[in-house]
Amino acid sequence: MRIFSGIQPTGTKHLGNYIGAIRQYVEGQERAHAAGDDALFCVVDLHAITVAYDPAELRTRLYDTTAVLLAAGLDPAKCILFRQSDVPHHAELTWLLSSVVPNGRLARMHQFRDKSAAQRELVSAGLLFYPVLMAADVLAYRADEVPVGEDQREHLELMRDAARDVNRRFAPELGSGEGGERGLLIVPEQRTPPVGARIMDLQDPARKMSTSSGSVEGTVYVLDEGKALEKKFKRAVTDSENEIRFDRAEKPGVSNLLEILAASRRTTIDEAVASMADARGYGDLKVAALEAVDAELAPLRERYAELRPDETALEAALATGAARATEIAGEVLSDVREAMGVGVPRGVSVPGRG
Ligand code: AQP
Repeated sequence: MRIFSGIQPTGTKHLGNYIGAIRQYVEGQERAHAAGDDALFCVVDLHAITVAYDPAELRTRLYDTTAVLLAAGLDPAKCILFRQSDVPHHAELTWLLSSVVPNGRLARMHQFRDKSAAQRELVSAGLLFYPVLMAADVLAYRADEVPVGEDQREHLELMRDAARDVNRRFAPELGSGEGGERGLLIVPEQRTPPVGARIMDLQDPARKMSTSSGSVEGTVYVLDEGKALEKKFKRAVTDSENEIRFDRAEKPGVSNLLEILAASRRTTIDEAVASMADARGYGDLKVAALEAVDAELAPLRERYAELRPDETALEAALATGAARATEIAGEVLSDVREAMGVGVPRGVSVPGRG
């Protein structure tokens, strides 16, 4: 079982990223390591350039995100942690996959429609191609499992279809790539956490907590602490009743706080609800969620403060990962090129080429 996931070096990572993705990475790293398998985690800088961005800030954010991942528990001795642009095979496979991905489907993707509407000057071709690059990220490693939040479902479906289409069209004799069958590419499974797969904005619990479209007051950043953190929870939007129960449709704000409480304490939602049986009101729920989040994130904050200043060490960690990732992706790309009839055929020696 090989695990792959990517995360953008955009903004400051928030509680949704942490619970939906980063914490699953650490769990996946441990599981893969124990089984002698690979877990790959990639800081996807090429994805971040699909919307307006500042080059100098991108570099800073890349180190911020790398330090957050290490502070959360990723260990380069147990996993392969690298920067996407250090492995050129992602971009090459994107182009190869573009031959099977329908343009109309890309234009209908929710993220493309939402993000293109938010662009002031340019809707880049890269934004349209974002899901193909994401498919290439995962398929280049023949990963079986992709730990992500619930919001990535549509991207996962496109990726799975791309793998199926490549297998069917270019290498049917190698197998389907799913249901335990090998194939030229593997059709990967999405893995979302049982609790916290979609953390909502504290100010607008109908919308997911988000880097680009959320409210600052409703977005809990992993490095928030003290009064700033407290204020966000105390001002969280609830409802006009006084009953603490889990009901996403009728009580989105309270349900989101319960989900955050359960995820942070690593319990079930039922246990979180039961723990609030003696609460005097929503104030107690907010304090409980705040304390649970603070306790969960405190070690990460401390470790981040130690790791972030040493950019040379962060580069060294990424370089180790990139070397190993390049080996794996290089083998897969060589198979894909061969199956697709691109490049020098296998077994043909060309004078002057290694
Ligand atoms: N609200 C969320 N709840 C649970 N999981 C979430 N993820 C994102 N939001 C939530 C998961 O975080 C991972 C990283 O996502 P990304 O690389 O897209 O990083 P980002 O740009 O910082 O994340 P956002 O907030 O999702 O950006 P927007 O909304 O601006 O596009 C993914 O696994 C994602 O599922």
